[in-house]
Amino acid sequence: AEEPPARIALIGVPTDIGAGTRGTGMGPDALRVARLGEAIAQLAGPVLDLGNLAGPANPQRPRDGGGFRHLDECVQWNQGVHDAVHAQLQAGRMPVMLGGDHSLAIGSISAVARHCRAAGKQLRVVWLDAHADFNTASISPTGNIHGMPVACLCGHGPAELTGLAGHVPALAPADIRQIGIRSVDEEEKRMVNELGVEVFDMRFIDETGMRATLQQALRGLEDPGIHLHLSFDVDFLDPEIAPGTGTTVRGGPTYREAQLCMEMIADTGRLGSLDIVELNPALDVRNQTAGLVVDLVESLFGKSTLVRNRGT
Ligand code: 4U7
Ligand code: MN
Ligand code: MN
Ligand code: MN
Repeated sequence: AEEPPARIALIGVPTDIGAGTRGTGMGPDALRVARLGEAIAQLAGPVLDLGNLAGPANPQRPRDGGGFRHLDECVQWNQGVHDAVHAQLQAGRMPVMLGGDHSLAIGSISAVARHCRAAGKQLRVVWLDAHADFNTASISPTGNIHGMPVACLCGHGPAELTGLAGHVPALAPADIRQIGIRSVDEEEKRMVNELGVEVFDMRFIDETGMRATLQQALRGLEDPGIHLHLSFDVDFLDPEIAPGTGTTVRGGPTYREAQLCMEMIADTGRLGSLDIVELNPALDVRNQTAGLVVDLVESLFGKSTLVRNRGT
């Protein structure tokens, strides 16, 4: 029998220009070595691996006068990401970004937003991260653009990044749910609160439990007209289980909490696109963080720990 056409596309984005620590450029291959594509294919059918996008090398420059590190390079990478993601969505495939630092979410999510607008779908973004990634150049302590993607998507940033897909802002704060947050800079907190982003921080998760947190965060996704984009920063996970990332923060979700989170997202049936970002093989131990990510992505694509199906 003939293979059905692939409905999922892997897009490698080997960049670390947005991060403070080098090494995330090796993330896409570490995920392939951990057999990410094969794992998804087992659960969801044929996967097309498009290989890696190309972009400028890391010039390792300090902050510029505008407060950014590597803005021009970041714009170039994100134009490539935007175009690749948009093309895959147009072709009817679910794009899965293998990062790469988190600045790539500017390109991926603005492309998803553009696609949704044209297709009459409503976009919902779930952002799993230790950080809010809501800095602007003027308030960022570092100038690293991986700490700015959410602000850029909400229209706060340089026009080259906020306007990648033509429509500014690409994303309304009301369409974002952030989960696992536990490290936000002082000025950044003001941004998050002023814009009213729904943040399920670790304190909330501790007090409420992961199940009730996810029930709240995923509310409304019963509607089949919704496209869910998941932006999964590996530093969401507790560093005891996920050492392979550059900006670890203690006190993150356990293996089982993270797995429940992925299972509940899978249960919505709305996943339409995915970023896997901030994996840094240079900091990993025998590729264990990549292996962990593959486990979690299996849950996200429907691998279940239930003994008996509950029906729906
Ligand atoms: B990541 C930081 F100052 N807030 O802006 C910054 F603490 O994509 C860290 O979530 C950002 O990993 C982390 O540089 C960005 C810093
Ligand atoms: Mn982070
Ligand atoms: Mn992040
Ligand atoms: Mn990071």
